[in-house]
Parts: sequence; structure tokens; C-alpha cells
Amino acid sequence: MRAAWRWFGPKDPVTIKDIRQTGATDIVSALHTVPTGEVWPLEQIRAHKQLIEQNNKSNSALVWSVVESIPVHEDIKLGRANHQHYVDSWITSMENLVKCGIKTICYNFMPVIDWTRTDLKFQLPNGGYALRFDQQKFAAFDLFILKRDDAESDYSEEEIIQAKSIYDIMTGDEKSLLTQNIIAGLPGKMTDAYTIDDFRDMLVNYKYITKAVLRKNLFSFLSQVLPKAEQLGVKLAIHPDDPPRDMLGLPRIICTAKDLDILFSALPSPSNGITLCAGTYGSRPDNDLPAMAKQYGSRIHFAHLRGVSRDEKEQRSFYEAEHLESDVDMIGIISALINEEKLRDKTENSREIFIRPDHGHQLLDDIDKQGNPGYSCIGRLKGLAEIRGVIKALNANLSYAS
Ligand code: DNO
Repeated sequence: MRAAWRWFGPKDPVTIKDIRQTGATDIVSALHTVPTGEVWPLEQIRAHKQLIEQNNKSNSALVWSVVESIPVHEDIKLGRANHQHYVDSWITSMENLVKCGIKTICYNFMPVIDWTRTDLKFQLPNGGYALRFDQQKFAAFDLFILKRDDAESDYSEEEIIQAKSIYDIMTGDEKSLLTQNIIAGLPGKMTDAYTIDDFRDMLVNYKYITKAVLRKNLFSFLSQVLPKAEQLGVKLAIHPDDPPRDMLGLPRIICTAKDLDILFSALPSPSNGITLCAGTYGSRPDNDLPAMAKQYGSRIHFAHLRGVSRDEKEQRSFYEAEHLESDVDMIGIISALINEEKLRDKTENSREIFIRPDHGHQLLDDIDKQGNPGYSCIGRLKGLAEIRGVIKALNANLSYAS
């Protein structure tokens, strides 16, 4: 297992120098300045890698090992006539990454929105802050701010009444903040910032894109990418849809174990793999994370380790909990990943699993710093330290316990 840390590039307030102190050995990064759909130029990849690795000789080394993510252009998801151009660009970016030694690539196939939260500063009892998704606030946005066509048909009468009462007591600033959080998005998102009108137009593009059509478009993309990935020794790691269900009338197709079964039975290539995002899958009570980690073991090339705590009465609402204190069984997941790695040593597939602490709380000095939501320094440092402790203890086989 390789401990990795996500770095957003030279503008990230958490610098490479800082990351050396976290105990991570690997960097997860992307060329965030290249517009979606354009080829990642070889020289830019080299320069980015150089920024990460340039001082390795005299310091604790950090290696750019994982890409998160090469964005998939909306035209590919929509299966539009000119999608081939964007598939070719995606493949060229992958080839350029391989020329620089980077062979683990995360991506997602979420239409229009990437990951979404309603609150970026949810106060915790200990004084820190977490990210939160509140289903009722989200419904208030959908029904009364966005006023999406036909939105009512996605909600029960009671849900509409609740959303209206939430909307009615929101101040103007709260409405703008909620809108901003949902449409202008979060760090690492794959879509461009929208105005609310652009956002509505983007949603309309998907009017006739059913789950089956979106799936067909994903499979057609992968049927071109996977043979190349196999040839190049690349492992692709699809990230699940976060939160893992249909939203805003958009189809979402990587949410559950069943979705993964469909994906792998259609495209069994060994390069066809997943990012086991424990927090995302774990925000549905019907996803059993340790079982999934076991079942899809050989497909897991990258794991985001974090968990959520779901609201008791509304299970679609959650906040991002402490790494070891959430609704997901983190020890069970890590233990399954360790077992998977043991199996790998006996087979051809000997790549280690890259893990990273996903979203950290804002703690201590994080609180007054301007940072990327979810990507605080101290909060993630705490998460990584806890995870590394679990790995160390499980690897020692808890022999001291007996
Ligand atoms: C959020 C992340 C996502 C993720 C992409 C993967 O923190 O997990 O932004 O990077 O969805 O393609």
C-alpha cells in the first residue's frame, strides 16, 4: 500500500515541501489548467513532475504516481457526433503520461456535476469543520432556486413542503452560497464553472440521456481506451458518482456493487479498474464497503479513504466524519486491501494499491486559512496518520494483542 497525497499544483496552499512532512510517499495530481478535452502536452506533464520530484535527492522523496483525473469531455458522455476527437485526445494524454512513467489514472463519468456538497463549513462539536450534503437543502436548491423543469416529479409532496420551508427561511446570502457550492463546484471537479443559466442548459442536454444511454457511452469510450491502456500497462480507476445516486434529473451509473458488476462483465480487461472511494460508496447504506473491497480487490488500483456519517432520519444526508469514526468500517476496508496486496504478490498483478486520505476536516490552523474545501493540511494529516496507524497495526498482524 502506498500512502499518497493529493496536490493541486503550484497554487495549492499545501506545498510539496509541506507534503514531505506528512508521511506520504506518492503524489496524486493533475494538470488542472489544461481545458477539458485538450491533450495534456508532454512538456507540461514533465514540468509538473519536475515540480514534484525536483528536490528528491536531498529530501524525503515524493513521486507523482497517480493522476486524478483526466477529465472526460461532456461530448463523450453525451455520445455527440464529435466525441471521437475527445476520445483521441484522452488517449494521447494517457500516452504522454506513460512517457513520464505515470500509469495509474483516475477518472469519472459523472454528467455535468462532479462531486457535490451543500455545506462546506459544517461545524463539528469539537470546533472543527467538515463538508456536508443535506438532501433537504439540495431539494430546496433544485426546486426553488434552480427551478428545474419537472423537478417536482423527483420529490414526494412531503419533501417539497420541507424544501419550501427551508427555502423560505434562507437569506439571500445563504441562497447564493448554496448555489455557488453546487454549481461552481469543488476542487478537482471536472466541469467548468457555470452561471445558473448555463447550468440549466447543461442539464437540458441530458434530457434524453437515460442510464442505459450513458452506460453505452461509457462502454464505447472504454472499448477504445482499454486496449491501449493494456498495451501501455496503465490501470484505469473509475471514481464513483458522489453522492452515489441520480441527481437533478441526471443519470448516474457508478453508484453500487451492481453497477460495478455490469461494468466488469461488459469490459473484463485487467486495466478496467476502480477508485474505491470509501466515503462515496459509503454514503449509501446498501453498499457494504469491506465486502466490496474484497469482491473487487483485483480491480482496485486507488482508494480514497474517508467515511461519512449519515443522518438517522434522512439517510441521503451526511457529513464527512473522522477517518476512523464513521458509518464505514475503515478497518475492515484496509484489512481487505492488505489481503488483496498479499494475493497480488503471487500473481502478475504486483502493483501496490495507492491510498490517500480523502477530505480532511478543517482543524486548528486550517480554520483561518484559505484552502481547497476538503483538502486542508492538518485535517488530512490527521486522517493519514490514523490510516497509517491502522495499516501498521494490521500488518503486524496484531500479534501484540495475543
Ligand atoms: C473529490 C474527489 C473528486 C474526484 C473526481 C475523480 O474530492 O474525489 O473530485 O477527484 O471526481 O474523477
